[in-house]
Amino acid sequence: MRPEACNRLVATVVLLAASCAVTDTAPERARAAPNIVFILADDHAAHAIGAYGAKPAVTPHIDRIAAEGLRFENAFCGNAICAPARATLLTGTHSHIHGVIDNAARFDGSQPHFASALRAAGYQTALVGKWHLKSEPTGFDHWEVFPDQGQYYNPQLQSAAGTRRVEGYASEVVTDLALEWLEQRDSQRPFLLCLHHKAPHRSWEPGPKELALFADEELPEPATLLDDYSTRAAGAAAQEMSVARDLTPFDLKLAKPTPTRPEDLAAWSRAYDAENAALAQQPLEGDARTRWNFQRYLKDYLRCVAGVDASVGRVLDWLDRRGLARDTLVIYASDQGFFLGEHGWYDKRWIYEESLRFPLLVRWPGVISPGTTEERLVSGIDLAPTLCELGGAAALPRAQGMSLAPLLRGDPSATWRDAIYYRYYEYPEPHRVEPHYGLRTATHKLVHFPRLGATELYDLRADPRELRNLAHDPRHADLAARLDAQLLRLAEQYGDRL
Ligand code: SGN
Ligand code: CA
Repeated sequence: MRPEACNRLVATVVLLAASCAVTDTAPERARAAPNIVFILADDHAAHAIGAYGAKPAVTPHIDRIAAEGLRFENAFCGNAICAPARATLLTGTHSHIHGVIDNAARFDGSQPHFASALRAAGYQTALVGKWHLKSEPTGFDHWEVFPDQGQYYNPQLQSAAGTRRVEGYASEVVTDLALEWLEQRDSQRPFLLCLHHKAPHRSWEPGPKELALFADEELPEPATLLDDYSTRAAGAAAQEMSVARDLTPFDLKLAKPTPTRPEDLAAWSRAYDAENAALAQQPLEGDARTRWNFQRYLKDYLRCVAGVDASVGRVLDWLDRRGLARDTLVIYASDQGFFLGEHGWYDKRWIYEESLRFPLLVRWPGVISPGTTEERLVSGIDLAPTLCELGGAAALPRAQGMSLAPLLRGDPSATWRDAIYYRYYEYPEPHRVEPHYGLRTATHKLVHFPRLGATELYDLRADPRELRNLAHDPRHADLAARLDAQLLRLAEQYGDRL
């Protein structure tokens, strides 16, 4: 038997064992199920990961998950900001169902989600790091989270026991806490560990170990850094997320830094002082200043990514050392993507590719063939049904996603979706991004901006950077009408009123 065929057979047996043992008690049933490590970064764009083609790449450990597992090429969020996207990953439902339509809303933790389902199925469950859903976490035996967005240096952490401050850098602190929890767990039962980083979220404050990266390098600029938005609906020019205009002195490390320990402050001085002094002596304007901002922004962003990657390396090492790599499903993802200067932007929110796509890498030795890629259209709503199925937990009654189990097994025949649904609500603060909704198929994207009465249509094959809006081109009128009808069907299928 060829190795992939053999792997698939093993996978089928494992999955059947997980889902068919209906007469077992919950803890016994869970024993047949894998441990799950779910590493979630905050705002980590797929195009900032070596395995997705990033250059320069600072992600050898994240790339290892891809090399030993599966890379989803087309994983898309349904609402590209933090709290809604996280509630979607947790519950398997779109924003209008879980209720967190924007970052101001509070998550109702009594609704069904994968952590509480896995816990009920016998898993021991833990969450450390960013949560950002306002209510206290539910479904976790152990949780310790950053209040709200959290801090990079000496972060506060909140748990059922209260709030404490832990000295150190956030990405290292959450890793320490995660490994501490793993060490003290009951080794007789499977575990779910949600390790959720703050990095590389704004204001992109690198850790002391990564500050020196890229010191004397120029990073490549995206082709659309100086985009003038001439072919788009009016919303694109009205946003406040531009690298040229909207980064603060604090974002740009031109204002007082946040670290407090003398050794950290010294590392910050070494990283920024000389360049800051040169800028003060010879101020830059126009495109030259945009380019300076871009270099400072992207270097800091990637330095934060490198810190997350080091954490991933520590977790993978720990699994190796404990002999648990084979029994553990490792997932690396981000809540949404991010603009790395494309269209002149930082931040996310838009349905455009850079923020819509999120990285999704899954390793499960013996089940997933190493180095696999998957092109089918995956949505954030799919994660929760997947984890419930693989963990032998009861299906979530409200979930709207599809289990990725057949895709992990490499089943080419599984019936799959042909479009993903998207809706963004938060307006006007903090970035004046127009509310919009739309769909993305394998080849096209249709977007409506209801407040503006505007529509955009992109052909992603001919125009992958989404620079030519075809919505008003009569040659594409039939296509636009077909996509519109498909969008309405999707809204209906998901129970959303547009
Ligand atoms: C903060 C950031 C924004 C960011 C939101 C949401 N501003 O408000 O740039 O879009 O969080 O981010 S900051 O000056 O406070 O950094 S999210 O990941 O939580 O959705
Ligand atoms: Ca986020």
